[in-house]
Amino acid sequence: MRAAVDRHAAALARDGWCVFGRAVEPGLIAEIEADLEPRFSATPLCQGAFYGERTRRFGSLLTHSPGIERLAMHPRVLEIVEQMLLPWCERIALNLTQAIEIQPGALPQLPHRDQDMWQGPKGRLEYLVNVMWPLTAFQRANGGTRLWTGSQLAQDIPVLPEEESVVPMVSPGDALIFLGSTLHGGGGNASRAPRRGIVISYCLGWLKPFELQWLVYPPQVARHFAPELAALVGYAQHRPNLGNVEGQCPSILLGSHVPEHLPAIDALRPDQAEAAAMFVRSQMGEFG
Ligand SMILES: O=C(O)CCC(=O)C(=O)O
Ligand SMILES: [Fe+2]
Repeated sequence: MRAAVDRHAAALARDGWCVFGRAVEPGLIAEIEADLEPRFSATPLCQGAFYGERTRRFGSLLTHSPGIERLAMHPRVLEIVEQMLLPWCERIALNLTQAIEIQPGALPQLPHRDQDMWQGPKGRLEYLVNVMWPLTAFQRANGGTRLWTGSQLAQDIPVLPEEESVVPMVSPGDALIFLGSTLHGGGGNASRAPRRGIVISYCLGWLKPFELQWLVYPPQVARHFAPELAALVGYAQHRPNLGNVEGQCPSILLGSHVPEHLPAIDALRPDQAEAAAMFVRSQMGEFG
């Protein structure tokens, strides 16, 4: 298992994408699709040139199918994602969960890098890892995700020729993993059936997520999540002290009773706690 995780992480770093075949049983994906079916039919078409006029999208998937937690918290997938992101943060966070349907007749989506929604420097750090869980078998003809291999290493090249794109053949149960720095886009659908997939993406724990996780999973929803899932959606501080409520871990909101008055409590990394304690000791010498 360790070796497989390392192999996938190495391919992801080298190519900008990799396929984790049979990461879950296809039956789980079929159950999820059945749970999501009513939302697919009720969701209006997207508007705008980026999302694409013949596509449908909806988010907050953790509240629409119990199986989504199994995808979001897939232990091997999380290990691969953490290998990419933990060099740049203390903990990773859920960036979005989104179901995407590309209907027959849809045009190819603008090639883009998802990390461009954040305005920091590019090329030195990785901001995001996407995991696409196909609900339909992906092919070029039906709108499978197009990717440009190695484009994560060329941030100064905004767009690459269409003929150089690849469309990994993934089926329900597989996970297509790609970096926020990798040029990609949904495909055009020249087939007669919709192409459906679920994107679960993870970002550095100190970034503003694409989908506002605290709003789509407010405390009355998140209190029913496993503690690790609640932490992933943002009910955890990012040391030092980022993302708190009254100076405490936001998970205090998940308890049955939240005291009116709370002391702010430092949440520091061990090195920061040590440096702060040393400083306090030196001051006590001066003032004592
Ligand atoms: O649907 C797809 O294959 C990819 C969609 C995408 O990249 C996006 O909407 O950012
Ligand atoms: Fe994208």
